[in-house]
Amino acid sequence: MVGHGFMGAAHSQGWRVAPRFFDLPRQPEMTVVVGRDAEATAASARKWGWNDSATDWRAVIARNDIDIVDIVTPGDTHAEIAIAALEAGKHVLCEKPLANTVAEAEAMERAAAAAAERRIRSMVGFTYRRVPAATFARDLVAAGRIGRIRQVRAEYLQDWLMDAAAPLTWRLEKEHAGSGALGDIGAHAVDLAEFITGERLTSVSGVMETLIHERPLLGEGVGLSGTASAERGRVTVDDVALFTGRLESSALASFEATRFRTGRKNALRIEISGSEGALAFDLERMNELEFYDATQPGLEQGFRRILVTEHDHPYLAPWWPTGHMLGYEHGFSHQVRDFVVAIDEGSAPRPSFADGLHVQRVLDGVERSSNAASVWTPIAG
Ligand code: SOE
Repeated sequence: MVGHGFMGAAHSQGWRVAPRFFDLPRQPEMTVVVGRDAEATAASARKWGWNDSATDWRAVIARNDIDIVDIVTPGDTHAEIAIAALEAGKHVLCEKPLANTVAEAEAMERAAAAAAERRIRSMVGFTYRRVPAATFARDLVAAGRIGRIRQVRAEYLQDWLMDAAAPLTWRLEKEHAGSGALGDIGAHAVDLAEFITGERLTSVSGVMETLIHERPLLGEGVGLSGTASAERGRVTVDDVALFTGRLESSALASFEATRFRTGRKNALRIEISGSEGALAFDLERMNELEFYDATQPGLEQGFRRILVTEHDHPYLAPWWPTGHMLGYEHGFSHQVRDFVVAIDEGSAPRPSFADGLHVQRVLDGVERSSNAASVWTPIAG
């Protein structure tokens, strides 16, 4: 695994736990974690149970005892590491968004396609697809239970940047993160909407805004747990991204990605309206799915809440007894399970790098649209 911040912890948990609950066809070994700071990386290795730590990812990729490279670094390093790993014959799991630019994502997709011919697999870490309620929503749509999709509303709402004293982490710097709320959390909303509907966006129109332009530089520590220093630096990404889109079927979708939605901590929400019913999911209530069946007698209609914890629901079979709830980290175990199974059986795991490239094009489209002068129509009076 290359990187060891927030996502490093989440992925480590996935690698550690998945083989204990799922009967995997092969047993992953947590061989080595790589980071720039030798001491901090060694501490991460001890904490999360990696056998070893290292500071040079190129040397690690060259090793014969490495089969899989899991990339959990900031977006500006994804392309270089992923392409080198694929060319070295390693299977690659890469955090989202796939890259910082469309050009990088295209190069990654080309490397993945070439590697696939040598049975080398690659996958993007859009983990929320693997929350059982979200996967079940996809199954219901695919089974036609909500009929023809008419409209989609997807939003990813957080509020951790409301505090003007929150430090300038890499997530707020364009050169490292590519974009702000758009790529960090909007990308999840796009992937989830496309996954559940089974349709891709074909066009978008959007607006992005930065609400706090300067923040204290990062002092001690890394990532979200870092402290603020007395010096200040410029925020170079969006805090809020709003956009509309059209799906392949021509259904309209609206999206909102913000880290300034007061009171919403991690609300990835999606509501899909169809000719025969509707579905609604909210990550803050991740064990539930709301289902409205419009084919029921009129007087009995209404959204019902399905507790998605039955053993027959997606991914639930090996977990706890019915109603005993899963959490944020389980998606990472499901991701490991699916990736290892795909490697073993030689199938193409999703979301693929081609899927990741498509999301990158959507992000780029929103950004270009937001930069275009025509977004706002003045109202006279
Ligand atoms: C990782 O998948 C990620 O998108 C983080 O980068 C976000 O900050 C987090 O809130 C959701 O997960």
